[in-house]
Amino acid sequence: MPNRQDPSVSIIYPGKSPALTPLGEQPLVVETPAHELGDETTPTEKFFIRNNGTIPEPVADPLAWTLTIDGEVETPLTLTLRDIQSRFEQVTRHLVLECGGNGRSFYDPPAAGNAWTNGGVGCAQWTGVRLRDLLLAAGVKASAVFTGHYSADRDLKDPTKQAMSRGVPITKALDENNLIAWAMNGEPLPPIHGFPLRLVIPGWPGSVSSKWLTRIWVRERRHDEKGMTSYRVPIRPVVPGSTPDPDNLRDLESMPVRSIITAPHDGATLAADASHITVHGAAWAGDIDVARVDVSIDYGATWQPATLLPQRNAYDWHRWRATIARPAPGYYQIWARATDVNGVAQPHAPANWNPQGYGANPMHRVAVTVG
Ligand SMILES: Nc1nc2c(c(=O)[nH]1)N[C@H]1C(S)=C(S)[C@@H](COP(=O)(O)O)O[C@H]1N2
Ligand SMILES: [Mo]
Repeated sequence: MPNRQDPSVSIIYPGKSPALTPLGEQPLVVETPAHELGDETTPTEKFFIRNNGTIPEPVADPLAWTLTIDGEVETPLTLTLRDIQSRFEQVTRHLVLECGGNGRSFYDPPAAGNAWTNGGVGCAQWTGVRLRDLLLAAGVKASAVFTGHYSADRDLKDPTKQAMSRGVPITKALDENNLIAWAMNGEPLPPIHGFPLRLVIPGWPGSVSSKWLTRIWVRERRHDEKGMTSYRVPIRPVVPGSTPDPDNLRDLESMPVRSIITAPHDGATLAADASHITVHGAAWAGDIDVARVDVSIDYGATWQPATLLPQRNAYDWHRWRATIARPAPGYYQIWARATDVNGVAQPHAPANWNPQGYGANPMHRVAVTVG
């Protein structure tokens, strides 16, 4: 598949919008252009795709799918999806899912991996049960330190191997906002998004939200399967292009603050007779909340605050809008900068370069012509 710089290439995949941008074919990786993320809830047809291996064949009887929870628990459990749906409280939440590599293409020198711009993210409505409730039902032992997630997809080259296997510290696993989900936007999970059962662990790199989930191994130490050597970022910043000392890397955990401009779209021509430009967007900040979003049309020389709309629940994104008096005809760039509740804003340039390109959150910019 030609790369994303080729505008003639569109995604042809069942149930997916041709407006999405393919980044890779084997495995299938697809991002959503920022101007296609204008919905409060991302429709499934526009939701990004990140696979690392095969796409499992949909099972005929999803309610018979089993999930095992074992390891450092009092009572190992193997539950069918039917058991899970009947024994635990069902919850529906709007949760942001974002790939740890979102923004990677902005790094210079280029980092290895899929060249995400700002569209390795979406906010769908997920329905499932709390991961916490299942872990408590199994009885987490005091010795529990980490989870290890296992899935039905396979390595592309070696079908005896997992495509990937990730985990989180037990403290994050026990957060009440994590779901074991079977529905996305009110429908059974599509095959590509993990049918029939997946994790949604919001705020952290999407890779911990394992699709086609079969087992959660509660471990007495950090998980060490394939997938745990990636998603690491420098503790002390390194020279761009260099190879960091392994001791100077830590797991990327909470995702950094980010905003996207969803309208106008990059390259738009705006009517000269309108009195205002209305800018729309979304913002989120990993495990914490967004405090504010500001926009600029003069390369950051001056800023105006955007109106931040409330979240529908924790780990939802905020929609925002800003009204800017229409400037004189000409070429402008609209910049958006979100700031989290700790006062940390998006940087002008992608910070903390790392070879695999995780955590780049520079301000989003769109170019527009007025008149
Ligand atoms: N089993 C399995 N789960 C997985 C993956 C995978 O390749 N296999 N990819 C992960 C990554 S890297 C991301 S960003 C999200 C993407 O979820 P989506 O494809 O539903 O958008 O799924 C995660 N869960
Ligand atoms: Mo990812």
